[in-house]
Amino acid sequence: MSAMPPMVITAAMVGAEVTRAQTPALPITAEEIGEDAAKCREAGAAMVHIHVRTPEGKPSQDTELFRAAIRAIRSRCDVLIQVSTGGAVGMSVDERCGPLKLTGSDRPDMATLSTGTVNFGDDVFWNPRPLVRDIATRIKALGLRPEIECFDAGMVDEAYALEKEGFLAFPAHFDFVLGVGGALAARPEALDFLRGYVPAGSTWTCAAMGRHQLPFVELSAERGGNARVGIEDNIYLSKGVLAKGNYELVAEAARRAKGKGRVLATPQEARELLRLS
Ligand code: KMH
Ligand code: ZN
Repeated sequence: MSAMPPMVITAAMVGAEVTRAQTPALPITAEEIGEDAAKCREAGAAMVHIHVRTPEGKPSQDTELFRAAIRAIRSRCDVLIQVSTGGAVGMSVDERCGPLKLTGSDRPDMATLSTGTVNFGDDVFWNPRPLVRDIATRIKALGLRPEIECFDAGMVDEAYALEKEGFLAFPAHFDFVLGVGGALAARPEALDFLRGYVPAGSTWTCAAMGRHQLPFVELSAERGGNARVGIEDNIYLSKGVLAKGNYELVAEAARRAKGKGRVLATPQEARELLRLS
């Protein structure tokens, strides 16, 4: 255990699908996102993964809404900020890339890159190859490293293809998103396959959906990986008990990771581990 690197906990705080009707803890405004992010940092998160919402709670990839959220977070704490380029199903590529227009002190630290089309519940998360190359190019142009979001095993293969074409550099950082309806299930054997399948020297995070979220923190901890928790993927702290905020899910993840002998990464350590500039 002692040979394992510090564990990066990422809080996926907002997402595009969860509603206030499902949980009053969903942060919507920049101030709400900033407040919860600071508490997540205190609870052990080194990074937050964010989407933004309109004041009415509708999913958005608006540049200015991201700017406000990023400023609200950075005015309160030093947590790393990873922006979504996935947005919500049905958004155009330009819409999805809204946060990639932020430069200077508003530039995010990282951005997601989903490397394939996948069923997403009853919808389709549409990522044809030209669109993926387009987003990869924009991420690179901003000087960022992507978190490669893999909802299915073939998305790791697609990362290999993108590297060959020059759109990605290896070693890379992967996020195994397990348990989305219609995609790869949250099973330990899926995680074990994927972590053995990534290019040598790569780092990985696991984000498991719903009731699998917290148990997979422990599986990732045992395997030397990193973990993503948060309201985007799961709203419950335990069966029938809503998390009061993302920070409660981070605190529980931190407790479980430490129980497995892991030390948590600070944002500075996460920056080095994930090779961020
Ligand atoms: N909301 C999903 C359709 C990402 O953040 O990059 C896509 C998503 C992935 O959440
Ligand atoms: Zn997301």
